[in-house]
Formats: sequence, C-alpha cells, structure tokens
Amino acid sequence: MPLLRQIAQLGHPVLRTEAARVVLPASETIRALVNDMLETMRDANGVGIAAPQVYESSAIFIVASRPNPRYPEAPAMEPEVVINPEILERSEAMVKGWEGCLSIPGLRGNVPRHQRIRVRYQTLEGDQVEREFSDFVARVFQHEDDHLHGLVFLDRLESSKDLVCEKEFQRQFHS
Ligand code: K3U
Ligand code: ZN
Repeated sequence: MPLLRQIAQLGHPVLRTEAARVVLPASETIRALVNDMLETMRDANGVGIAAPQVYESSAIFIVASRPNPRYPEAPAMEPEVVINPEILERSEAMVKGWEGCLSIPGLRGNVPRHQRIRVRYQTLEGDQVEREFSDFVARVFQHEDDHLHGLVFLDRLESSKDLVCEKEFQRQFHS
C-alpha cells in the first residue's frame, strides 16, 4: 500500500543536497518509493514531485502535466517516472512562466526556462530512453531536475519582482 509522505519545506537541507544516482531502477524498493511519490503528488494536487521533496535524496522525479488555468494548452499525460535524468540539449529560446512548488507553499514565481529540451533517463523498467519536451512539460521537467541538484525555482528568478504571494497570484490571474 502506498504511503502519503511528508513534503520537505524550504530550509530543510535535503532540498539543498545533490541527489544520488539510482543503481537499481527496476528494484522493488524504488517501485515502492515511486508509488509513495505518486500518492503524495496526487494528494497535494501537484503536476510533479521529486524524491528529495519526500526526504529521499535519490535521482528520481515524476512529471504529470495536465491542462490547468495558467496553462490551458498543457497536455494531459500519464505520470512519467524519470530516473537518473540528463539534459542533453537546451534550446537557446527561454520563456518565462508561472511556477509553484510544494516545498514553498504560498509563493509563485515567474521563472525563465528553456522552451525545449532533449533528455535521457531511465524508466522504472530500467530501460534508457531519450525524449524531447517543450513548453509546460519542459518547464516541469526542468523544475523537477533542479530539485535533484539542490535548486529551487527561487534560484532561477531574474528579479525578486517576479515573486508573488499565492493570494495575489490568484487575485490577479484567476479573477
Ligand atoms: O504550481 C502548481 C501547479 C499545480 C497544477 C497546475 C499548475 C501548477 C503546484 S506546485 C507543482 O505542481 C510543482 C511540484 C513540485 F514542487 F513538487 F515540484 C511542479 C511545477 C508546477 C508548475 C511549474 C513547474 C513545476
Ligand atoms: Zn518544486
């Protein structure tokens, strides 16, 4: 049975630590951790989650895009489990877009990200795959990949003026 995990909050050192490479992606231990991450992400209404956010410093995250008020064009996808990711290519084009983080509740940032990325990672079956992602999915991928390197979206802001409180964000953008 999957467990709902606690989500690490900004200030906890696990969020500032480089995550360790996963040696056995297809193991039962990793499958159990991923099931806990899926349960925790769904409960928190997130579109992604990284293992360090549930206090596990391992190179695993989930991307689970769906259309939402800020990104109505975002694709609905089955949660993609990403293990030992590498970003192989990044577009020169950068786009700014609004992000939240389950580890930083109450704040939203307008964050510049590469519009398109080419990536390599392992799946839960242990297969290595290469994929290209763009727009919202690329944004979530880069946000989650940052968690594996001890970075949060605040570190990517161009200006502190691009940071707003959740309440103001809702008032300005969803009225
Ligand atoms: O901002 C959030 C959101 C939820 C649904 C649709 C659109 C946005 C919730 S925070 C979120 O889902 C993070 C998850 C985190 F923190 F665990 F990584 C992922 C994320 C949201 C928006 C842009 C980039 C990444
Ligand atoms: Zn986050």
